[in-house]
Amino acid sequence: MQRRQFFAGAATAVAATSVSRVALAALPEPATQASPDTAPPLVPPNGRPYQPVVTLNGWTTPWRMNQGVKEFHLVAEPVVREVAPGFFVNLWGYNGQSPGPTIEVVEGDRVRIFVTNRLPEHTTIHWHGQRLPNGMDGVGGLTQPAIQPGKTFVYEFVARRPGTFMYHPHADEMVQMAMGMMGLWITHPKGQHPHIAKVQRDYAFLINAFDVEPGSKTPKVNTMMEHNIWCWNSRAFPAISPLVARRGDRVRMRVGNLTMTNHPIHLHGHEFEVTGTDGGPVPLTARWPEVTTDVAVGQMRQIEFTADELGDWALHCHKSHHTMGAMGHGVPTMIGVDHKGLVGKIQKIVPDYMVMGERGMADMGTMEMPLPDNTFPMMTGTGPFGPLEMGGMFTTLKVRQGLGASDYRDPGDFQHPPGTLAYEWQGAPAATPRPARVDAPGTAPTEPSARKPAASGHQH
Ligand SMILES: [Cu+2]
Repeated sequence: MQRRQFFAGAATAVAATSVSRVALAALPEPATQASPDTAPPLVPPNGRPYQPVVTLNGWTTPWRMNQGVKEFHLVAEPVVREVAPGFFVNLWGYNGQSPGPTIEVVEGDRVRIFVTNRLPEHTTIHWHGQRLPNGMDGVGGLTQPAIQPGKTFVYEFVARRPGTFMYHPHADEMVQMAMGMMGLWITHPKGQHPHIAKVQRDYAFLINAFDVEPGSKTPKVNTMMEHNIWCWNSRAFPAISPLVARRGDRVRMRVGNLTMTNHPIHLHGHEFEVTGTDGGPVPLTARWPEVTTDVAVGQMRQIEFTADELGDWALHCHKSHHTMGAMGHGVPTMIGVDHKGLVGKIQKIVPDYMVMGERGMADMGTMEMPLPDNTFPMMTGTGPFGPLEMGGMFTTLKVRQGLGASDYRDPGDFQHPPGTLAYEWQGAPAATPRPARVDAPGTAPTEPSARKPAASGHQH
């Protein structure tokens, strides 16, 4: 071996083994975020250029360039998240918030992530969907020792393929994900990619769910299915930001699911295509139009559409219980049951007793019941025409003419052009409606038609 080659090789070896130790001596300052508002897109100040995403009620963490390596610092720690206005929940997250910050890099970037544990128990981070050396995969006990409280670990790999990914603990993960530990990872393509279109708006959020008893602040971590706070990025409607688009914009939406059940995500007014999964971009020939896409447990879906219809369009999970706030499910159906004379009798024993659901549950949308402090109401959102009767995995896509390209502010309520709004019929009334309590045809008249025994245990 020539002397020059020897030194070149030695230098490389030194760099590979000692850079992280040198860098550790000067740990990057962790960026933190206290606000649950949607932060504006972070235009990359250095490195390869890309079109940044907008994280709903979240933010993208800045990085430090260190000899061509993008260095990030995540701090796992307890946080207090304002899940809805006035409703605060004790969660665990990263850098001040749950979810943690979005990490955005470019295909081919070398990435070094310092992870400091300020939790009361050990943790790890798994980089969901990434191609990386096995020892960087973040599975406690299998690929690395757990990160003990107070310790900092370093993960380093090349972001090899573009796409939508996430990160979450792979140590005591049932507890740590029930407490809100998760974040998004976006790897942008370098240059033009045959299956990745240019878009004008690029939104991202994670689906998560918590079980917070009315009046309490800390989620129950052992709940498997009976969650009652249904969130996107640890926010519940009406506290989820709207997605804003200028008419004609191509819009991408990246959705990841870290709950215990699937969520059929449904968009009104537009068709979309699933253009990517956590496995990567979907080839053009494998796409078909949808208005609902199911995001199963542990999956990511990337959808795209042209926002060509003006208006305020609902965007929500199609499991109707997931667009509700804290509620019990063991409630008997009272539709069609005659309560006459009943309330007064019960109120002698339970003075606050209210009969609910005789005509359906819609009355709940306006009803103000006394609730324990720090309880998320069951149905809370209000629109220009009244209560929306929603409170969970719901928000709006607001399409407007002539918005500024970088304008992500809520443009307010949609003004419907004359002749485009559903209206009340003013002609002759319909024939007298049948009373609600008359048995439906084909039902034995002696058999009660409405009230049925509650099934044991509701499965979502
Ligand atoms: Cu859902």
